[in-house]
Amino acid sequence: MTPTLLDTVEAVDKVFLYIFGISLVLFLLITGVMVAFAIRFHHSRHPHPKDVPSTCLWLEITWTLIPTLIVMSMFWYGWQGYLSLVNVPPDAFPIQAVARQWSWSFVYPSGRTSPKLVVPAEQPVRIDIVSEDVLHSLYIPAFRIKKDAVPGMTTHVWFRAPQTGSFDLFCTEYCGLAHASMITSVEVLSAADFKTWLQTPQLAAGAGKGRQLLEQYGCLACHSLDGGTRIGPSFAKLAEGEKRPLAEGPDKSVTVSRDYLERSILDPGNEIVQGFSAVMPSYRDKIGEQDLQAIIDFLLQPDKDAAAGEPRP
Ligand SMILES: [Cu+2]
Repeated sequence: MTPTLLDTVEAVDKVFLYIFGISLVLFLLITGVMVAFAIRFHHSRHPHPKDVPSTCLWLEITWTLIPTLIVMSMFWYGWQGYLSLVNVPPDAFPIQAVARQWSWSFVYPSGRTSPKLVVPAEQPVRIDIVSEDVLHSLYIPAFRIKKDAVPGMTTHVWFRAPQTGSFDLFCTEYCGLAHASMITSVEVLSAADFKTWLQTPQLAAGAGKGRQLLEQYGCLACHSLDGGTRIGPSFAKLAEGEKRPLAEGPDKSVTVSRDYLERSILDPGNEIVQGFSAVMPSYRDKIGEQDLQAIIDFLLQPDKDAAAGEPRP
């Protein structure tokens, strides 16, 4: 049977309102009858229980049949909604979502990557979700979609944004240190703006490979380039020879050097900068020597703030 595809919002809201409506009616009915019976059969009115028939066939059939029909109708609505969520419209625009400790990257068919999920309005988009390390969960409340990112497999969701705007995107796998910080947004652009965005070069000319790698490895979700505070210390004004105070104590500090930056990427659990916690995972098995050196080159570049710019849009 070919399901009638509803938009995800419509599919989920219909089921929610149906089940909520039935629950509300049952709650009022059961509470009402309970209160009425408590008054009607209060022991002051009926001090001695009377004999009642032990079975009543029509009553038993009624209270079995009606709840069965209600539950089956909930299942039917739920199943219809589920089909709408899992069957992706054939014209959906494909985007890959990559989850890692502790950021999201979105990869477009052209190769362009973005820390925000940029989508066109009115067109269905299909998000194929993968994880580079542990379980994560992609959640976009505005479009009623939520799906786990499972290491070793690809899961998917789809949605259609009816109009332009900005909406929250969360990770809802709350069993680790910083899943709750994996917050970014869905930026819905008009079809024309989206086309332009896809074709715009990702980075300012001259920003270089290191800058691109920071985005690719998701570093910028936790470390800003403009001096702003995120989960980790900012990369702004990071220069060789600069002293950084450590969390161990007021008199402890470390001198910024290539070696220090390498240690901080490969063994981030040590030498924690004052004011921050040891939540960064090690990149020892995730990053190659060339990429590591290119990132360090960029981080120690004196004019990186001007060359870099924050991720667009
Ligand atoms: Cu997560």
